[in-house]
Amino acid sequence: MATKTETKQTYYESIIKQGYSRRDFMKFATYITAYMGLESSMIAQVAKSLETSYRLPVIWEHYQECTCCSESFIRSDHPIVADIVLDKISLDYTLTLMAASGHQAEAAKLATMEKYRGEYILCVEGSVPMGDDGNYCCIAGKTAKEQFLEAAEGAKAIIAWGSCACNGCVQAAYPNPTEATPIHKIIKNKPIIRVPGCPPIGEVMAGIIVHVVTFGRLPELDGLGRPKAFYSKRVHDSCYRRPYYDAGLFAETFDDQNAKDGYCLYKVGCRGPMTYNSCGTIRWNNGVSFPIQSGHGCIGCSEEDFWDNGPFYERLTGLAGFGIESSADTIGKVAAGVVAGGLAAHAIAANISKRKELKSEISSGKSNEKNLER
Ligand code: SF4
Ligand code: SF3
Ligand code: F3S
Repeated sequence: MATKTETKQTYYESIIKQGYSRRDFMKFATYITAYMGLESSMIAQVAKSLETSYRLPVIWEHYQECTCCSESFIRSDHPIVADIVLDKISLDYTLTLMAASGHQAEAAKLATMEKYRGEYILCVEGSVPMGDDGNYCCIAGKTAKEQFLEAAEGAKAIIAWGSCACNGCVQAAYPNPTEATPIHKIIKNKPIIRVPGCPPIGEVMAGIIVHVVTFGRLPELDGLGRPKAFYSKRVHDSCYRRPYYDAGLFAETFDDQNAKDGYCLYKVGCRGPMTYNSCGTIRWNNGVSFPIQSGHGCIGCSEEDFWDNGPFYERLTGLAGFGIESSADTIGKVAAGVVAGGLAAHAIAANISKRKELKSEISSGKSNEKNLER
């Protein structure tokens, strides 16, 4: 946890100074606790910690990327989230959002690295191009690789924001001309939290930072370095279209009547069954919607190599049929040994037979409500 200096305010002091009430603050502490996957009994501890903790220095680097993660972050659904992260955790260096530019910006970064050596959190958005001596991405006269190694050295921990930093994302898609490399393949001696998604959900990003602030340690991670609170379930497990999947009722095309009726998008290419993310529960834009709710299948944007795992608009092969409680670690091990197609064929056959059963029940006058609950 950050230590007090003469110029610092606690998070709570800063929130109140910005015009929020104690009630706003407690509401924030309540929902961020829920986002972090903690028991409601932890709300008091989270609130107390925010009341007594001081500014956590953050350096936010941008390498090969499109800035979608920053965009997602600053649009997380509660203003206190943005205020805490942007003003209170105070980004000491971020090319996109800081007022300073050029030499002043670089000087601010160096000053933070020196003053808070061993204390600051390094957030990385983007992959690092390792080809051609790193010349594909240069910032302030240095390659991204040089910038990254320099900033990582004094960091307490590193957060890899988004699929670019976690997996390479679109820049690493075949043939990966710049040799775009995710950061965990470059740095091995620092704690790294991987927060994949193109982009990740803003509230997930805020929840992770608040966890580090509150407990002074990283959240619990899975075998791939992702916070379990947000990445332990598949999109499929919390998808509101899941009853249709279980009943064998699918959209056959994006504009057929089944699609209009909200049936499952599995057959038009949904990758929800193999994608670990919180989209079905937290959703996007203040919980308004997520891709599947907008009528588009999940393209697996939080999974490794999702650009190369296409095509996007064809039924998945190989991964359907896993139990609802499969963890990311289990599915990784099992997937390595699965012959593509076998399980999918089984799942589809089972669902087709369920659908026939359902249709005959409907035509014989029985209600289908019960079947949809299965
Ligand atoms: Fe939802 Fe996709 Fe699973 Fe269908 S396949 S239930 S649309 S996540
Ligand atoms: Fe990257 Fe896929 Fe957007 Fe966050 S994650 S910058 S492209
Ligand atoms: Fe990405 Fe799939 Fe969510 S495409 S945003 S993980 S629904």
